[in-house]
Amino acid sequence: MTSPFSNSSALSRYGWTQALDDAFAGHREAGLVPARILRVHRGSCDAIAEHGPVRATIPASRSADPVDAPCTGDWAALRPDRDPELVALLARRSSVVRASAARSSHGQVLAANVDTVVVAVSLAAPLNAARLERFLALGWAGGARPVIALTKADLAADAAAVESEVRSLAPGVDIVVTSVATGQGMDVLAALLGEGTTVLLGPSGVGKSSIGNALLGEELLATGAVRAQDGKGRHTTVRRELVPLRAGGVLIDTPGLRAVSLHDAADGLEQVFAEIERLAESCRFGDCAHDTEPGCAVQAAIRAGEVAERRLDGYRKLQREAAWEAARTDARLRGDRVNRQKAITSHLRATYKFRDQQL
Ligand SMILES: Nc1nc2c(ncn2[C@@H]2O[C@H](COP(=O)(O)OP(=O)(O)O)[C@@H](O)[C@H]2O)c(=O)[nH]1
Ligand SMILES: [Mg+2]
Ligand SMILES: [Zn+2]
Repeated sequence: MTSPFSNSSALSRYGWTQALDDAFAGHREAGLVPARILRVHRGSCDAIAEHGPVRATIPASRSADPVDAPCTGDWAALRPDRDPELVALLARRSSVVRASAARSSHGQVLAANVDTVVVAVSLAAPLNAARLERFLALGWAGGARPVIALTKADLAADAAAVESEVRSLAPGVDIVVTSVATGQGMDVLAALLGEGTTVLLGPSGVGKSSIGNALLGEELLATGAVRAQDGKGRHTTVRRELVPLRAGGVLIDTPGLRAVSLHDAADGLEQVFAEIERLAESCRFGDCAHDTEPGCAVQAAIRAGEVAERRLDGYRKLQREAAWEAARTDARLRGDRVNRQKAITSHLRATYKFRDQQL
């Protein structure tokens, strides 16, 4: 029996396989069609179905637990009406989940059905070891294989020194030194990624979208300039994007995560000010401060009376707090590393002392 979704189908470019087709059989009998989710909005999602892109409604009953909520990379079963509706999700092969607030059991799924997590680390800034470790943990925990891309080699003072330091932090993980300015390492990275689904992870401004575009061979992902004052990129990617690579495989770009912290205040921000976050996706500029910028969807909604101005004030205030919290968490984790090292050292000392006594 030949399947209507065999390798010749448009969906195979997005990662559809015979195994998925088999898993979908029951849904097909129920008159549903498969689609891969590209991007999630509140109450709906953009997906790619066999016949092309669709916008599907997500029933309100689905979004109770954020881990079960549809996300970029999920395979969905849609009811193919004039207004398609998401009816079910296929079981995830793997996922990249960011922990929410420490006391909450909820996590936020950043991407589903991921084979490789590329953790991007800029060679143009001092290495943040604690942050790298947490990004790697995020990759491993979700069932994906992490790969480290050291970016902006053209701006590095001593790429080899950083590379060996990173190697000591991440034994057994492939490390590629790259530069989109010179093209260094891009062929090696492309070869490492292969046919599966790859997600680009790392803080804002390290060059994730630039790497994505270099792999794609065209400028499909939005990139952003770095602020002169502190070298940090600012909201340079507004939306998560899922795009097929020409050489095979699928690429998911993510907005920069300042830090993957246990107290991730940014998660709270997204939930508490969902309507502002959603509006901000429609601002003309990816780094819109929702102040006096032209084409600001947030200010337009305030003028139209759809959003109260104090909501924007509260959002800004929490954003500042989230930034502070992230900085503090980084400092605390650095402290933890020092304490852990002290504990290991004293344990070793005790062990050797004991041995010396035995000799
Ligand atoms: N010199 C240099 N600049 C880069 C390189 N990769 C990215 N950039 C710049 O760094 C900034 C942030 O890049 P972007 O890809 O948007 O970072 P993202 O926020 O991680 O997606 C942009 O201005 C890029 O042009 C690189 O290899 N060399
Ligand atoms: Mg980006
Ligand atoms: Zn705006």
